[in-house]
Amino acid sequence: MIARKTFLATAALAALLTGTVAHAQRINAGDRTASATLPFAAHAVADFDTPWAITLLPDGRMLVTEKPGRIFLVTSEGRKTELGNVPEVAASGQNGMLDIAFAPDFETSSTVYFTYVEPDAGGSRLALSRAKLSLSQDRATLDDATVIWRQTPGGGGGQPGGIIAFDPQGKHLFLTVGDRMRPESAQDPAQARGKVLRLELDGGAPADNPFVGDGDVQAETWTTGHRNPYGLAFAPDGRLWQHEMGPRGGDELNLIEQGKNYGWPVVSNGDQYSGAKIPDHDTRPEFAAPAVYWNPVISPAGLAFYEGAMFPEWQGSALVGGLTVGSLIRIAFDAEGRPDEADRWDMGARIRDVAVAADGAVWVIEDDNPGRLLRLTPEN
Ligand SMILES: [Ca+2]
Repeated sequence: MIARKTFLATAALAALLTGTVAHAQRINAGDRTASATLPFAAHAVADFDTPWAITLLPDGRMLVTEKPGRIFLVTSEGRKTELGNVPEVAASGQNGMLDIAFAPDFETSSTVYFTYVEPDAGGSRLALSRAKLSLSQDRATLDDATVIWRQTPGGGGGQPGGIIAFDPQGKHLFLTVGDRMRPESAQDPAQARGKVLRLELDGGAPADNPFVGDGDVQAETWTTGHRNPYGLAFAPDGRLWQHEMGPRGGDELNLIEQGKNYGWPVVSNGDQYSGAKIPDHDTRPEFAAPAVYWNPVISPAGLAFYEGAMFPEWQGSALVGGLTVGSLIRIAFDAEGRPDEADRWDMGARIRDVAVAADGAVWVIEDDNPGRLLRLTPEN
């Protein structure tokens, strides 16, 4: 009996230590270089005006958003149908039409969720909308679109965030909200800026969120202290990963855990664009440190976990687009679940988003006008 207790205590201690190691890990992957030798062939199937997000339908078709405000239904051969009933967006700089995702029950409900920056008297605000996707042979519309969440307070510049992810149970929607270029707002619990939110599928605040009872914004908040998050996805093991653009030299890959504060703008492994120093993460252990950071930066955009048959060696890896480095990046996880950049492939273009199809092909879009939609498959 005592031996068994000792064993359990040892196992618990080992798990704790493993967890501690995982949290303490701060790999700088910023000095990695891109390989011009690609382990895939890239086939361009369509062009878009500044495409921002791709999401795949169960039947292999896709929805592709364009930042200036359009959304297209696209076949795997590249045939495009523009969606009707798309709301007006405030398109400027980083703002405009952003992410789109299918509801967990899409096959029976036809429900989609999408984010955009909407015009507002106070400037603009990030909005999350829910609609029915109505598809016929040559027509596609967003019906009954309803905004179910709005950034409060409104206003701010670029850096909207806007990435949608559903938990593996399909019960909750997670949403990244950028700091809208108001850094101090990321630490203000009363402002829905610089946060990752956890919402009910109707936009309400779940009763078991960490800051329920502290006010409307707080009730929706899952984590705090983010800057410009353009990547959020659940790994096959159920953990939630996020990446965000830091200031000069401070891009981050973070393991997102309930109630934690990720430090922006108090700490960062980068510096201000002015050159002013920001204390590093290791000076303030009360803030969750990134598992991987990039100094110099990659400008991460889009995050998808690979599960599929075409690239068996990528199983469980995270794929990330790189804007400033013009690359597709693969992040691999070791036996303890610790991530590191494993591959960086030179795509010759700013990569804005990445998605994995049911057949194992990888789809990426280029941040440009025209920006291409590319299908990546193994050579031969
Ligand atoms: Ca941070």
